[in-house]
Amino acid sequence: MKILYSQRHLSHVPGYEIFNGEKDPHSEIPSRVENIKKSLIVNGFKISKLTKRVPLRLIEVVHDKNYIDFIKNWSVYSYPSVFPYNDLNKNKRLINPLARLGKYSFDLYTPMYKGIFEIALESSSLAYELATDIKTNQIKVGYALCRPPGHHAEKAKMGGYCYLNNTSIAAEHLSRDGKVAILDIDFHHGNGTQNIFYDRGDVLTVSIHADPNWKFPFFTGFSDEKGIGKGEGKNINYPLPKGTANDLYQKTLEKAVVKIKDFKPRYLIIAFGQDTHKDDPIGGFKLTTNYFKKMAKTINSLRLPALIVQEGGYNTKLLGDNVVAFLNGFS
Ligand code: Q9C
Ligand code: ZN
Repeated sequence: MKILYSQRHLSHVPGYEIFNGEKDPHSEIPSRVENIKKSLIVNGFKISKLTKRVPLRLIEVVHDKNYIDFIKNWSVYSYPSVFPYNDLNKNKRLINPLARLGKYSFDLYTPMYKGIFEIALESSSLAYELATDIKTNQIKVGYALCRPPGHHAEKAKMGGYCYLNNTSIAAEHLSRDGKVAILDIDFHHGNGTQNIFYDRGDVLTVSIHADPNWKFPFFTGFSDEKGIGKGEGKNINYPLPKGTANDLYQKTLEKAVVKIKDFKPRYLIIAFGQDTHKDDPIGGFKLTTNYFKKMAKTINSLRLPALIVQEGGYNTKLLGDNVVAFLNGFS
């Protein structure tokens, strides 16, 4: 197993998130990835350094060109204040910074500032390099310690602490060689990944997550969102209720694994969040650390070349244990 890390994320320190008009402490902090890295080393995993950079042209296939320019050129530390309220100016190049910020965001949890593009790009590069190693048969399993996370970032919108969709960028890269299945096991619905591949028949997106009637991202993740056009039937959502514990999660995961097997993909990408753990501060499921190992074994019964991409997970003391349990179940 090859594991990739970069220290570039350390300078990404969102000051706060805005909830109900108030400043709340931000959950997406550097110690998340640092804790995971420490645990991996203590448990005998080798960590490799990044050597490749994701090509801009690949990012431009996954994300909207104007959205990329917006992130690249932004200069002051900002949160959105207004959001588009009609479609009349959908295709206009809005010039007011407040309009642009609102157009390209969907929440007030994801600050924009000068330099975030390069940091997000480095996070994507971790997933990209491992996807390349899998394509070229150098490795069978890779784990990208991405930060900032990516699965909430849509073609043209940031949100949920995400800017560039690392998982989707790796999937796009792998999809040129054959069908790709994405299994999203973060606590939250992978709305960005769903949005990016919604009309694609060659990329299956499966997400197991908190019922959107209960938790973020609230507007997507319902089971009737099944894809369109060639993508019809190729998007599968499994919303689960508050308090979901190992048993119900396992039953759902087994169903998801059957769907992936039926799709006959060449590659598997796992959008891996640890916010499903019982002690996660923003989650609400009841999964145990031991169960993370069983989860991995169940997924690995597919015996596919697999890229594991770090997404959410906010109990900084337990993230390392949960990742180690998962990776042990995988190898
Ligand atoms: N104050 C990921 O797990 N809601 N993003 C936060 C708590 C936003 C989660 C509310 C959750 C975003 C990658
Ligand atoms: Zn999450």
